[in-house]
Parts: sequence; structure tokens; C-alpha cells
Amino acid sequence: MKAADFIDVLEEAFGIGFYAGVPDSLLSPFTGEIVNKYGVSDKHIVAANEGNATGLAAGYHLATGKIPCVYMQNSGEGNMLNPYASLLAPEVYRIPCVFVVGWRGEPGTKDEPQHVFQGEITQSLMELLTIQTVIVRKDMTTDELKAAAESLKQTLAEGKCVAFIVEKGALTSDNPVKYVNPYTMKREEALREIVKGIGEDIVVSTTGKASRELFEIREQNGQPHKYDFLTVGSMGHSSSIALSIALEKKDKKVWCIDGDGAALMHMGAMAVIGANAPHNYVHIVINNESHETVGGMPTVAGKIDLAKIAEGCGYRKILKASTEEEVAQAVETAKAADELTFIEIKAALGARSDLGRPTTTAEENKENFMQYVKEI
Ligand SMILES: Cc1ncc(C[n+]2csc(CCOP(=O)(O)OP(=O)(O)O)c2C)c(N)n1
Repeated sequence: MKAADFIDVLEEAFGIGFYAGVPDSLLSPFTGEIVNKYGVSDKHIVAANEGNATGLAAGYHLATGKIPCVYMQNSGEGNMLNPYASLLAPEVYRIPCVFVVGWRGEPGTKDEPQHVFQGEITQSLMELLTIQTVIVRKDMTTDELKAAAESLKQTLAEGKCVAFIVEKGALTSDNPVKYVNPYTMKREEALREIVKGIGEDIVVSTTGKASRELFEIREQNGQPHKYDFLTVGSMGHSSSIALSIALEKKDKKVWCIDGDGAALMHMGAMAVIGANAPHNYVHIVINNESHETVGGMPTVAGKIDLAKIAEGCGYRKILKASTEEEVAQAVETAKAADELTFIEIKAALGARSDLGRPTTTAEENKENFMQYVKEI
């Protein structure tokens, strides 16, 4: 089904006029059409995390009495669960909302390890939350969707929430959005410079293509993977993982390679890092001002000053880079420093089309890494 038709049906049936969410590659035809229609505006907010999106949806309903729509990858269910269960739920404020959920790891399909369990529990979790669900399958017609939407009208009128769980490939678009930013150095080029400069230090890398590129750079360099903990899921938590490693391994340098979307998703972690201020911790944010991995929808990182936030949180040394030379220089400075350091790297959008995925399992990655951390 065309994503534009899907949006028309939802808007006609439910009167939706506000969207908030975190993008998902599987939903990119849908989010692209929202961008085509509303841009990024007060009718369409790219949220920091799915809980943030759910809060925004609640505010929209309180202000207008109308029904909001929250979109997300199914990995965001955990983030939305708290504001759903303690704010939107009929047992609390009874606030209606339409969730559109990308179904990664759908049982019977092949997907990455971080999506398998979440994929298995996606629908049952919604049911546990008493959110009525409709599965949007690849062969669903617009008339079938209209009938499904019709059957949900009463539920929403009662102030309850509903969810459309979208199968991979079910929504398509003829008008994909091409996202751009003003920077020239690609994330992978920055990563190559980082790897060159850090030697055998410990690395914790973030969710998405940054970890996939890091894995391939190690392969190409003939290096082992034991230095790197690849945070393939749990977006936004790599900086916290790195913090407690740094606190335990005080005589080893620990580098967190983060993304702007991930740093924003759980930005409170930066305050906790700053307050603990381990001298051996370097927090790098590769800021392409977008969720590049899942299609490039902008984050708000282009409109705020991450380096100033780090400074305000108590990071001692703040460095910036936007060319390979500047990255090499910043990495050298951070390696020599004996204090909590933040490096903001401005990067372009885009990645190699032949980029692979880690060939070792998540558990193998953990075991190699733990063995290395134990030895040093
Ligand atoms: C809780 C959660 N929501 C959404 C996603 C889907 N997702 C995977 S990577 C990614 C974008 C990450 O953006 P950023 O940290 O800026 O890194 P970039 O892809 O730009 O390198 C998103 C939204 C996810 N994995 N987890």
C-alpha cells in the first residue's frame, strides 16, 4: 500500500493532524510522506525518544481534543510504555492515540539479534497494554485498511489507544525524501581516524551504522574485535555502558562512539557522566544532525549546541572536528588528556551501499570484549 494512502485513511477516519515519533527504516516511506506533507514543524515533531513522542501526543490531545499519531520502531515500545501506562491508559487520563509501529524481527522473518526478541513480543506487549492492534500486511488493500480503521473508531472515541503494526515492505512511497546536511566528511571516514588514533583502548559504540562500520574497519585493518563493545540495540545507552566500564577500569582509556540521535534519546546520561567525571573517559558524538541509519530524518541536534551541553554537564575538555585532520588532532589531544573529554564531530549523511553487519554473534562480541577487559 502507498504510505500516502495509509496516511489519508488514518487522517480521514480519525482526524489526525499531529505526528510525533522516532524514525524507523521500515517506516521510512510513511515518515517520508509525513515530511512531504508537514515538513518538520509544529504538526510533525521528531522526538528524542518514543516516550517523549507519547508525551507530546498527550499534550496535543489536551490542547485540541483531537487524536495524535505516534510513530516508532518496535524497539521504542519500552520507551513509550511508561507514559502509556501512567498517563494515556484508560485507568489514568484516558488519552487516545494512534501508534504506528514498524515490526522489525517479525517471527518467521530473518533479522538482526537485537530485533528478534522485541519482534516476538511486539504484538503481545501491545495486547498486554490493552492497546487494540491491527497488523498492516504487505497484501493489505486500502479498502481493508478503511474497514479496519472504521472498526477502531469507537475504541478511540472511548479514549483508548490503538496500534497499527506494520510489516516490513507493507508501506511504499514514490516520493522518497532526500535528506542533506552541510558537512562533507562521512561518519566512516571519521571512524577510520578515530580507530587510527586510539590504539588498543576500550571502545563502546552506538546503535546503527556506526557499529557496523567500526566492525568492518577492524576487519579491513586486520585487527581483532575484542576492543569494541557494539551496542547493537538499546539506543542511547552506549554512553552509560562506557561510563561504568570507565569507573571500573580507571587506568584504561574508554572511548564511547555515540550518535546525535542516540545521545539525544537519553541525554540525561550526559549529566550523569559529567557528575561522575571519570578522568579516563572520552565521549565522542558523531553529529550528522540526523537519524542517518534509518533513512536520514533530522534530529534536533542541528538546532542545539551539544558541546555546550557537555560543558554544562561538567565534561572538562571540549573538542570539535569536521575534517579528517581535525578528527585526528582531537583524538590525539583526547588520548593525551587525563580528564573527561567530549568530542563533537560534524559529519555528512551517507554510508557505503555494501556496508555489512557484524559476522560474530552478540554473545561472541560480549565474551571477546569481557576477556579483553579482564586481561588489561
Ligand atoms: C529505542 C529505539 N528507537 C528507534 C530505533 C531505530 N534506530 C536505529 S539506529 C537509529 C538512528 C540513530 O541515529 P544516530 O544516533 O544519530 O546515528 P546515525 O544513524 O546518524 O549514525 C534509529 C532511530 C532503535 N534502534 N531503538
